[in-house]
Amino acid sequence: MQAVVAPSQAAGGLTEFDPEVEAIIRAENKRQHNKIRLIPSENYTSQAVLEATGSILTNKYSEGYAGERYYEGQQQIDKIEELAVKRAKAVFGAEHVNVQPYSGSPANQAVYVGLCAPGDAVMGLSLAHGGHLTHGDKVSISGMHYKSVQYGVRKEDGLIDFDQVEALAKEHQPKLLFCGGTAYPRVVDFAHFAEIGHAVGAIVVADIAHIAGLVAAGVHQSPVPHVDVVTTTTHKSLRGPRGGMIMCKAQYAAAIDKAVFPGLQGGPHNGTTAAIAVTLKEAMGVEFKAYSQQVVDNAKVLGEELSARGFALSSGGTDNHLILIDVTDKGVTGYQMAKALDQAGIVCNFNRVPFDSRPAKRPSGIRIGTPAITSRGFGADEMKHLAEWMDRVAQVRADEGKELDDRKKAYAEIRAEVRALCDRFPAPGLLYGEDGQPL
Ligand code: DSN
Repeated sequence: MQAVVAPSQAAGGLTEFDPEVEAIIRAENKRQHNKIRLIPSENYTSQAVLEATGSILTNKYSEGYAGERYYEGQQQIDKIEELAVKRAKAVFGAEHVNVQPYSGSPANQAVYVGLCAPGDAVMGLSLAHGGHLTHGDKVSISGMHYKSVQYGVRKEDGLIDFDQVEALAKEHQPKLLFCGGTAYPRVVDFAHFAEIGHAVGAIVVADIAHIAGLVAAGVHQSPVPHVDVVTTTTHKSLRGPRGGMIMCKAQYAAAIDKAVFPGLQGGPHNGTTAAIAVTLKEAMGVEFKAYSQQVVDNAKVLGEELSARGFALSSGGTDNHLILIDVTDKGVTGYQMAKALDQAGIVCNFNRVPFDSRPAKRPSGIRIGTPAITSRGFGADEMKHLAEWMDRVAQVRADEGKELDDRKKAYAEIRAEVRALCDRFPAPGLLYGEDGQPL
């Protein structure tokens, strides 16, 4: 039998053909190992998911749906898409599933295209209060082509203002009512949204991109029994490939499918579809449930540790995987804090907080989350170290009397401590040498 060689070393593989690209991927492999990754929408996918994503399924075109394609040769592609759909139905209990959206924004766009007409009123949580661009923000097509009505959170406690949601819904009679978001640290009460939306005849849409893994594992309530349509990405807490899904009641199935293809997209990315199927198999396991519970537990401990060190948490804490922090009281802006943390080996994103007086590119807050660090095995002890390092970084950055070189030295000291911790926690899917170091 012929010897098997790693594809990257095979004739014409990446190592041989394009060392420049390979070197960049290797450097990213090291970065993902060496740093503590706190961006709440990121994760480490498994080796199995990576293999399916990078498989030869990418070679096939398959516009249409299983059994009704516009190209021949779909014997295997139909099977893979049907498997992904079957598993998604089992995991989420959905009546109908479309696994073809390229990601979360195209999934949401398909909902608009399929279920309402340009000019219709649509409602969503404003981006500035934790929503998403595609929930009606004015710079997105969802805010340009539709009459967008935005609701927010209450100033006093940072929770969704359901009185405002109800008043706006009665006033504007939206065709679509979106709930869910990207920077909302609390439980989303899907039943309450459904009650308000259905009372005014709206189609209620839950975007669970951030919390899909928690929903799959049953550690966050599911929107499926309450709302009409559920959209999600597959790569955040769900820990799959970069992709999207739409789940809906049977009555909306035809309109949603037509909006995805041929309305918005051409051929589905079949490697991604296969990887979604693998992800959903993983999500059915006991390990995934334990991971999801740990994601929430870690966020809670981290939030408490940060609060104890004087960090101001939006809504006072977290129920899910993410924490939104106004760092103004620590004497820094969110932008300064995010840049300083990165130098110390801790990666997050700067973010507006509700009622922020600062602009989006230089906001008051940072957003952090626990899916990626939980996937590599961090627990409560590591959350305590993390909070301490974040506090030290804030103090260094806020000390205006400190010379730049002294700051850099202080960040480098923390970065070395971070690195030592990371070395104890190899991450799924990354490449390691025999010495245990990232390649
Ligand atoms: N970019 C995603 C996030 O970071 O939350 C939302 O699309």
